Amino acid sequence: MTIRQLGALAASALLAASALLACLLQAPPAFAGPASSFAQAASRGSVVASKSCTDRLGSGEVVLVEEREREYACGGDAPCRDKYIHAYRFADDEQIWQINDLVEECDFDLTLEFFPQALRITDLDGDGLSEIWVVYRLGCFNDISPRDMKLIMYEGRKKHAMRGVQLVNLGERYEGGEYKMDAAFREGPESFRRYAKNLWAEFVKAN
Ligand SMILES: [Ca+2]
Repeated sequence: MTIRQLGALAASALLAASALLACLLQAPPAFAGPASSFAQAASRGSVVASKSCTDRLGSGEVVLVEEREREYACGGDAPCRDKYIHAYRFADDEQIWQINDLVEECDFDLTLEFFPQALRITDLDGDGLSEIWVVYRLGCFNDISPRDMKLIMYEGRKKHAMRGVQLVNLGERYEGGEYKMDAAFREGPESFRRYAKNLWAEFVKAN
């Protein structure tokens, strides 16, 4: 399934959820509210981390969800595996943003996992819009090659991304650790870049 298909799936799920919510709003209000959004997100897999967030967009949950790996025969000696992960922010019943990533058709060691401890919520520039930080790693290798690592931060609806690779200790030398910040980070406040570099450093070591 491509990201576009995933997006379409998520959109149709949201439409269904909106319709359900519309029905629920005509019913006693006890069944409406943020929990329905959270439950919908959580039902896609395992919730590996969640936090409450309140800012000028509203109140709700940030939730990180990992789907179960899917294994299937794909013609070679080893089976292939797919995995998908998602992160969501809800505020006052609205989904503010969504992060999707995937590793597909992997017939080596599949890595795709959030760092639950890296889920942070800040307001470094004090503008009443939270910055929400998410870090995860991914790859499909049969050796200890550095896995890709991504740090995504949303302030309000604006995405900031830092992409690179983990740092691997090979004994006599290190491999990896490089990263690149996107334009949103480069053009944003220095306090965002500083926080991003510190958070990156906390999780970059693979071993
Ligand atoms: Ca802010």
